[in-house]
Parts: sequence; C-alpha cells; structure tokens
Amino acid sequence: MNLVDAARCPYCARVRIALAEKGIEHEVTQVDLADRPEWLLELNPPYGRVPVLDGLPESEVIMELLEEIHPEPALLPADPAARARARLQVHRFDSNLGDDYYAYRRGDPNDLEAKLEALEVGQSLFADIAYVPWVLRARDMLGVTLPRRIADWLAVLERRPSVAAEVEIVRAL
Ligand SMILES: N[C@@H](CCC(=O)N[C@@H](CS)C(=O)NCC(=O)O)C(=O)O
Repeated sequence: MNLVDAARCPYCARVRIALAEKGIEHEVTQVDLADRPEWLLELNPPYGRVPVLDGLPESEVIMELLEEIHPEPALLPADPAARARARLQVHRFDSNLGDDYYAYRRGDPNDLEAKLEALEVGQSLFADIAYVPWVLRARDMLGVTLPRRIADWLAVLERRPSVAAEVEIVRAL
C-alpha cells in the first residue's frame, strides 16, 4: 500500500496510527502541503488533500477500509450498537472538536475548552484514534492545558507505540 502523507496533517495521523496499530506494511509518499504537486490535485481533486491511500482519500473512509481488510487487531468494538456509536463519534468530529480547534488556531472566537471538557473518549480505539491527533496538537503545538480527564486518557494512549510515534512527529514539526 502507498500512503500519500504529510507529517503535519492530523488527518494523515489518523491513518498513520491505524496502519501502525494493525501492523500493515506500507510505503509513504511525503508531500509538501505548501507546494502541493500537480499529480496530487489529479489524484484527489479538486484540492489535492491528503491523506490518500492507494488512491482512496478521506481519513475516516480509509480507517474503515483498513478495518475491513485487516480486521485484527480490531479498532471498532464487536457489538453492532457500539460500532455505530464509534462511527457516529467520528462522523461528528467537526462539531465535537475540529471546528473549535481550527477557530482557536486562527485566533477566532471558539469553545475549544468546553469541547475538550465534553469530549467522549475511551469508548473505542477507532474513535480515539480519530481524535487524538488534534488533542496532541492542541497540547503540544497550541499550548492548551487539557482537562485532567483528557490528559489522563492521552497519557494512557501515548503508551501505545503508534501514538508515541505521533508525539515525536509533532515535536519535530
Ligand atoms: N476530510 C479529509 C480532510 C483532509 C484535509 O483537510 N487534509 C489537509 C491537510 S491536514 C489538506 O490536504 N488540506 C489542503 C486543502 O484543504 O487545500 C480527511 O478526513 O481526510
């Protein structure tokens, strides 16, 4: 498999973590988001966004594909209702965290603190992986003080090699 990747992209981080959790061997094509290659615009029109895995864009969809082709170790829970809840959690990423994260980063009015306080975490690895790249960046790049519950959750996740690798990537940005 080939992942079109950018170190600083948190959507790519979702895919990097999922690939690592499942131990899937793959190649990486790093792109410079400030100087996006023409071929990427053709591969994932119209904006040339990353990640793209073997031609497939959208991090949430890629995570689903990885779960299907590599069911073990599972990121989604076994119970269908719990699986649906995990997917719902990821589906609502923008309103649960993303919109306020980016508003905070731009210096616009935001509710990032309240969103972090309310964040549902620790229910499934699938949803945790989908959220952790932004929580990590909020802490390590934006200097946000995480609520105790979220800091504790992150500390446990960071013990996983897949997430520890992301901490290093963020440090090097
Ligand atoms: N919905 C996409 C979002 C991907 C995305 O926005 N990637 C950013 C980098 S972090 C990007 O390529 N942005 C370029 C642009 O929007 O022009 C996903 O989940 O993969």
